[in-house]
Amino acid sequence: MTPQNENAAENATKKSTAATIALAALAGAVSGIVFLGAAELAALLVARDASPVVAVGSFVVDVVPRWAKELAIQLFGSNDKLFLIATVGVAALVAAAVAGVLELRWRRVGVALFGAAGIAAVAAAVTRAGASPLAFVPPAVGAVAGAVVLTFAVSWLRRWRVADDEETRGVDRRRFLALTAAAAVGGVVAGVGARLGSAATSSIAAIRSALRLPAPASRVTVPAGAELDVPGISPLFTPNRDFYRVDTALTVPSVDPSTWRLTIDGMVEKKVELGFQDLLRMGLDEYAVTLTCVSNEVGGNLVGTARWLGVPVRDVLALARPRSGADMVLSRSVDGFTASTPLEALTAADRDAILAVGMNGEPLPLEHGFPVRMVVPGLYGYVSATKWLTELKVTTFAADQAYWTPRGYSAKAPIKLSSRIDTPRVDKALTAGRTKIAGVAWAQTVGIRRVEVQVDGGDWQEATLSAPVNRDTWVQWSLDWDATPGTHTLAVRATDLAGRLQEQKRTPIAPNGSTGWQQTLVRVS
Ligand SMILES: Nc1nc2c(c(=O)[nH]1)N[C@H]1C(S)=C(S)[C@@H](COP(=O)(O)O)O[C@H]1N2
Ligand SMILES: [Mo]
Repeated sequence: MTPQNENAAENATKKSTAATIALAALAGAVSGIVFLGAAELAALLVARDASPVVAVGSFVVDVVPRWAKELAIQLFGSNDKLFLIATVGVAALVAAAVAGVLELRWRRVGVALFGAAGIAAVAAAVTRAGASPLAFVPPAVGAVAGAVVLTFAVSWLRRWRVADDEETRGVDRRRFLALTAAAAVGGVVAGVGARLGSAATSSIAAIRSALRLPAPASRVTVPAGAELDVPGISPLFTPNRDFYRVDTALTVPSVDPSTWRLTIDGMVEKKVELGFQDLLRMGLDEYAVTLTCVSNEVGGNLVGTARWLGVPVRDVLALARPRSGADMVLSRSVDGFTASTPLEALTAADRDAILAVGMNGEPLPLEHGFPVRMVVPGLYGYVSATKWLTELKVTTFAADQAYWTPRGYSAKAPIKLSSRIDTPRVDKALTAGRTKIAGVAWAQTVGIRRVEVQVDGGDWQEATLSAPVNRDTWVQWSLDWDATPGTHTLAVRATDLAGRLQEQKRTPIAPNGSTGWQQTLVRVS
């Protein structure tokens, strides 16, 4: 090469440094797509529960501080899981792009980063509750595939950008571009295809639709006047599709009723194992219960009522005969979630704690715990309503802790008496004239005596109540109101059948549920 040529090549390299780095980042990101796509494909084939994004996301769910979780729920509501998955995916691609740039600068360093990411993803996948023995395969396959693409892409990129002779440069440029394009397309197709394939062939949804539950021995009797005819009020029974969903599961666990097993162990005379048919044979009854989440803010919608079909927990525990000294049952889900419920709340004859298999006339929806979950009237969901149930461990509060206890929530958490205004709403302007202020109020296990409404700080006026179905379900309430033009403040408060007035003081959801009277603004024109 003549000195002149050499100079020209050097200039070209310098000029294109920024572009070269950008191409290395692109190669890294594409290798990251290959990592994730290959892992999804391997997951579809050998271990469906071991997708790295889901495994890492689940790990994040378990370790993030309480405030971050609360913020995510506040900002994204039920889309919080989607947001988390997207965040993990984007973070993975950014990290992969950085690995591409490092690989360009120092050969093997980017590849080593892919290896480290693979090891971390394997660790996250194999340590998940209920992980299959092959859970290490998808992240390992992904890491290898990504590292191979990264190695070739960056070495071709390097030769393309710095080779002396035009011909080598041309060959390596074509190789680099062909590889990155093919890898990007292949990775996306494999990943998206595997996800869609996995959803389409998930047999549990089909098993659930084919399942016919035995008819209940008794049904919920709904008294006349249980449902008020007011537009905008919450229906007495919340349709399954509208029922709030709260859990830590990034993907809905797949539990086949034909292989489902419930173990009752711990402080019992006899360890017992039940299958799904064993449970059904114990006899099903229908129970109306209002479920409430501890994360429900005053006026919030993490509360719903269903007709649950199930078997009393006390009958199931009786098979194993709990020993004296036990005061808690730690219920466990297939996904590792646990809840601590006072033994007394599960065995008391006057409380309908059940193992539920049906919800509003159909088998439990997959996301509400199919095939079996707990429902305990009067206790917040996180201490009682374990979905995808697999174990009841009879134990003590001194010996065992549930999932949320070390994360800032009380070990015991009775639902607090509360009331909510459903209509009118702050975001919907009213026209002046006669209208109704209406909503719901709940005091599970006790029942509601009175609901009062206040307009613009005036006298508290007693609302009309719907006929209660039982003490465990909410009641609807309504009050006629002559709405005059302007802005008005509405407030609501309830009194339970024990004579207790709803707590006025505002407290946050942690550690054991919000309190306060809901106040809302309405505009009337
Ligand atoms: N396996 C499992 N069960 C769970 C949870 C969970 O995170 N995992 N969350 C609990 C909480 S906090 C609530 S409020 C209820 C909500 O039940 P739903 O989603 O059917 O409304 O489920 C409970 N059961
Ligand atoms: Mo909850």
